[in-house]
Amino acid sequence: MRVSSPQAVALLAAVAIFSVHCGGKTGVKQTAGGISPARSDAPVTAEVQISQYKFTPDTIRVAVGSVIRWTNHDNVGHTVTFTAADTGRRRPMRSRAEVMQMNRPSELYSSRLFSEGQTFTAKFDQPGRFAYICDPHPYMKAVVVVQ
Ligand SMILES: [Cu+2]
Repeated sequence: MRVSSPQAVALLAAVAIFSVHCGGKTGVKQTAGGISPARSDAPVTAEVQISQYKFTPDTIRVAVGSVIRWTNHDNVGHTVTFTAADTGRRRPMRSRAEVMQMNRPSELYSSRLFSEGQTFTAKFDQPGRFAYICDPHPYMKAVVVVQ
């Protein structure tokens, strides 16, 4: 395509700038959905136990700004994986193999696979209902309600 008129050049430049701007915007994801990884020394305000393939409590209600810690008591690995329905964001389901290879939490929506005695901690900065599952055992379902 040959672009010769000044108007066409200006239009193409505007489209290019708009595209870059939008790309940058979607790249920002520290607190999207209101869930962020918590520092290891953050004060924990609520706890969920994972035992016998269940999250207990399966519904936990916390105030905005709370830090929740999950502890795995099973001798198999589990994850805390937030589902798209409640975070408002589509996230392709990871295969078990991919979860096994993860060695750090994804930034927002899933812990790594963590084993007996290990924990996962996350901070909730926006009100909402955040459903989650365990990725390798998706019948393990629970929800965080942030008020
Ligand atoms: Cu599990």
